[in-house]
Amino acid sequence: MKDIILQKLKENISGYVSGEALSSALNVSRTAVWKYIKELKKDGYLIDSSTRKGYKLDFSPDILSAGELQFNLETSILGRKIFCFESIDSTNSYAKKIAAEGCEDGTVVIADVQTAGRGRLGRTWDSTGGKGIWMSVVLRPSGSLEDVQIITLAASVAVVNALKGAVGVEAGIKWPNDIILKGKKVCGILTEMSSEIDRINYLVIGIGVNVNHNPEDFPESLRDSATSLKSHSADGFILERSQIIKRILVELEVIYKKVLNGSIPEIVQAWKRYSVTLGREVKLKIKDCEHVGVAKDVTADGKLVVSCNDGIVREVMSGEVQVRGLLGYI
Ligand code: BT5
Repeated sequence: MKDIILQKLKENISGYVSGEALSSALNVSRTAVWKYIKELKKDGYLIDSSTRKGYKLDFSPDILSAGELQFNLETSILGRKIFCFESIDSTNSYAKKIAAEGCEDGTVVIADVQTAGRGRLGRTWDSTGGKGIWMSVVLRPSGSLEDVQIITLAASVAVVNALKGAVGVEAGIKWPNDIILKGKKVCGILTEMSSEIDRINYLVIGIGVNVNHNPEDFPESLRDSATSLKSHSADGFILERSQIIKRILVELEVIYKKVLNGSIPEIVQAWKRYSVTLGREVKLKIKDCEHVGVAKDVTADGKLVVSCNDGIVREVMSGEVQVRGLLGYI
């Protein structure tokens, strides 16, 4: 109910909405409307109340709520259902749970804090409270298992596009889908899935973006390798996370539809354009073996092609290897 009142206030951002209009639209008493307005004020919204004119929204804080995120959200699949938590262990774990229970395609899970944020291959993801975007999207693509690798690359392309659109930063992609700004990691993506032999049950795309962090907000071990959007924004002001999330959902949906339509070459081309890995020397770790070589290309089905120093050209998938640039972090 609070979310609907917020939406109504936002729809009339330049004027007042009368208590009567709200109570009849929502079919609750005016006292109930007043109670929800008080709750919104407690959340940090500045709402002017006038006995004659009603309510007017003057300021929205950087709060992540379904009402905030669904307002003017220009998607048709992603974000029809959004779960927001103040704190959760991992949005990916929760998304997997509700996906297994049958939640709809495009369901989104977002948390202000993750107490056990996860990276790939058992690594951890630092999820400082209130500063970042920690979100997961459940997808149910109808295609084959081969699409998974492309969707993983596609997700990083979508995030780069979204960061450009929302904040104006030009980020790069380190194989397979770390988003890099000036040589430091600003976003990581964790794709998890459940499948049958030839069919995807669901995919969960977990996206972690460092948004309003100052360098000291990162643990010491990450200060040389991690960065935030705020550190690269022109004026250094706090960025509104909900606007960035909406943009990520829009861009992710655009690219998800491309995968569903089979426009794969376009996605691979975009990935290559943003890549900071291609043309660089990389180290592959395949099980216990290490191979050094140069990243040359990405195949049509999304594998990285590495020309190794032992003369063998290897094609690798994101889940099979770790790629570390030999010159610095990327
Ligand atoms: C990733 O793994 O980069 C995937 C991270 C995905 C996080 C999202 S948040 C929402 C969703 N819910 C989850 O539980 N996870 C997803 P990987 O490539 O394995 O990188 C992990 C490594 O990045 C760590 O070992 C650290 O070195 C580094 N790292 C950890 N936290 C970081 C941060 N906040 N910013 C930059 N680097 C970080």
